[in-house]
Amino acid sequence: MLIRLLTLISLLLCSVITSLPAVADTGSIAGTVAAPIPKHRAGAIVYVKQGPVAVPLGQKTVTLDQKGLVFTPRILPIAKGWTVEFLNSDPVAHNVYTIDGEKYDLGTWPQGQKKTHVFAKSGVYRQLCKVHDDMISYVVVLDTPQFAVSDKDGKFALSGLAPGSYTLGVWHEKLGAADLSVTVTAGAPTALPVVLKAK
Ligand SMILES: [Cu+2]
Repeated sequence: MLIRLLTLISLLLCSVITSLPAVADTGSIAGTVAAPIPKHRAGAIVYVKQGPVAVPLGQKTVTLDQKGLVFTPRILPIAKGWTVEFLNSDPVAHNVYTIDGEKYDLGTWPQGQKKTHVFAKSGVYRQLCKVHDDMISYVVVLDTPQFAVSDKDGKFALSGLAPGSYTLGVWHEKLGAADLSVTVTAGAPTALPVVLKAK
């Protein structure tokens, strides 16, 4: 019985070990954002400005919902060339326009309908609604697909990173932080504190 159990355990360990190399080739960052006011720990975008390998931007479509009279998510990082699908989930009409970059007005549409916009240039685009002037969200168009947003506790994670030296940029709607230099190693996550200050 004991021998069988030991055999089973060693088989299990073998399968775990053989499945490890693919993961161990890359590294990750486990970050924590600090801010003067705790609620401002959320919504910080941390992104790769420079890394050991060039990562293709890719082509993705992400959704920015208008629900309960708020844009969700409020902070939406994307890579240059990606598409944002603006969805209205409310039983009232919403509009989407921006005063930034190419300054578009996508129009006003009812519940269940959506419109798309391709962001060809990097930059920060405030999304506004002509029907509800307190609605706002930020589409932050980056020159990298490697980014993360901090949660309400200030936690964020960047994974699938090639080992090496990185320069990271930080964007926050109200606060700021200097660029960060960090060395990522394969395997265990690299801890990274980020301290936000007044811009
Ligand atoms: Cu609206």
